[in-house]
Amino acid sequence: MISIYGSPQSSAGRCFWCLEEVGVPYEHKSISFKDQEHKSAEFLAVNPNGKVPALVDGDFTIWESMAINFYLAEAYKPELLGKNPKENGLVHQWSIWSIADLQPPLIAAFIQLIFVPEERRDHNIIKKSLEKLPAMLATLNKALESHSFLLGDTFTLADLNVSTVVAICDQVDFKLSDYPAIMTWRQKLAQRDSFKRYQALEN
Ligand SMILES: N[C@@H](CCC(=O)N[C@@H](CS)C(=O)NCC(=O)O)C(=O)O
Repeated sequence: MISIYGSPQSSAGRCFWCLEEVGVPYEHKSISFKDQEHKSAEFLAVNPNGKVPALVDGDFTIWESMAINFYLAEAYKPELLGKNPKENGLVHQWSIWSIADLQPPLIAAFIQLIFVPEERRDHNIIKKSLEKLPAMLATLNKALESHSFLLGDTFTLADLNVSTVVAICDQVDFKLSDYPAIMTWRQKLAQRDSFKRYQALEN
């Protein structure tokens, strides 16, 4: 049985969606930040970084959300990784781009808006972070203008991974109305049964 540590409302969310997408049974292990469970010896044995998500599949342990998703796809639904080495390269390209380039400014703004109390909030960080988004979102929008999914007509792990990063725009109230192809793509993704099951998960 697979165990996933973390909450669907955290960085672990994309792994819950992936678990629903690949369709394997799993158990959810909640980790209470309030009780510092992520820094407990028991959890540090699973992820020495003291962060969620982490996943245990039998005698195999893996952490880092997108690495977990690549493992799940390879092990349980390899077609999510593309039909050939070129498609596989593009699944990696979009996933790595989203976590390395698109996510950092979104998280910087998210931390200020959600975790920093208003009196200590640094509006300059928020402004500078959000200013980085339009060029990257324009790149993504252009890629989605000519076909339904990032690699063409077929849903892949690239769509799942990248869209979970784009979803942080909602949390920092960055409107996507200037990017109609992204909005259409997100609506299509939201119709997937796996996405609906993931959205319905309890915290
Ligand atoms: N790059 C990591 C980020 C993991 C991460 O930062 N998780 C947060 C929750 S969203 C966490 O566990 N924070 C606890 C801490 O940093 O002490 C991933 O995508 O898996």
